[in-house]
Amino acid sequence: TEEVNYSEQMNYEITGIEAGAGVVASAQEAVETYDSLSGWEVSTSSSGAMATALGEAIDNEEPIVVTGWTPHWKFAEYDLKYLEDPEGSFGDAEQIKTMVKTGLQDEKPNAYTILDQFQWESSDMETVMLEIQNGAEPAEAAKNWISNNEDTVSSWTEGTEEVDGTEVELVYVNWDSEIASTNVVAEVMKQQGFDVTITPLDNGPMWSAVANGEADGMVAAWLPATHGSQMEQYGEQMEDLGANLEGAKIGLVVPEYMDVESIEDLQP
Ligand code: PBE
Repeated sequence: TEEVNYSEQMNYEITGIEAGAGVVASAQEAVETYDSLSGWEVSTSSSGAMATALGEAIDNEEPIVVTGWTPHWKFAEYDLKYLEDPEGSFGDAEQIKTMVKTGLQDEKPNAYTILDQFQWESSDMETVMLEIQNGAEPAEAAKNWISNNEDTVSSWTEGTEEVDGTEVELVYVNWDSEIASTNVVAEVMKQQGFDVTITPLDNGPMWSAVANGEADGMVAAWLPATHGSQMEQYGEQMEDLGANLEGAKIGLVVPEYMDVESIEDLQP
């Protein structure tokens, strides 16, 4: 039988996302670790460019390897699979955690409590992401999810009082998952009377903004592996409010039609 050399067709390139993303760092580590990836490179651009490249490859039934993560709308849109990672370059199950600046509890107790109580499921986040992917404005998709999930939302605001225009700044990165979560939390806080600003940054600056108190918090800390190095650098200068979502995952993702199951099946 004739073996397809996918690697050549893909130019020995893993299609990455933003240079500061944890999944890109893990992919670079995989390139160092796996013999099968010797001579490969991880290209960096943006999450949007990665999604476009993935869609185009699938339209043409061409091979592609992307840095992927769950929750993400791409799994609802396309037939995809994670490549097995026997060396563990991409870690295991991840949590998404909420981090706030030191002192927020005293300064803005109602904001602190909402951020502390914010917690949802992958399927919730996917609902919001998919609506945005299908053309809704992020704030619109967030409002729709909120009005369909009043019980969940009231468990986040339980024990808090409405405020009159208290300013809150949340930071995030323009990853589809974080656009969804940050907009939902922001809308919930707005409905409680907060004056909320959400500011997209790169990954490192997002962490440092919370560490130095320029921002009140973020709901976008992927741990323990994805943002392990940021946690090590900044974790002690902020307060960890625990997981807002369980069962997240990162890895190398390919279309189902590709005849590879493991990173080890790629070719140097
Ligand atoms: N992600 C989405 C991020 C965390 C959230 C997997 C693209 C990252 O790799 O840093």
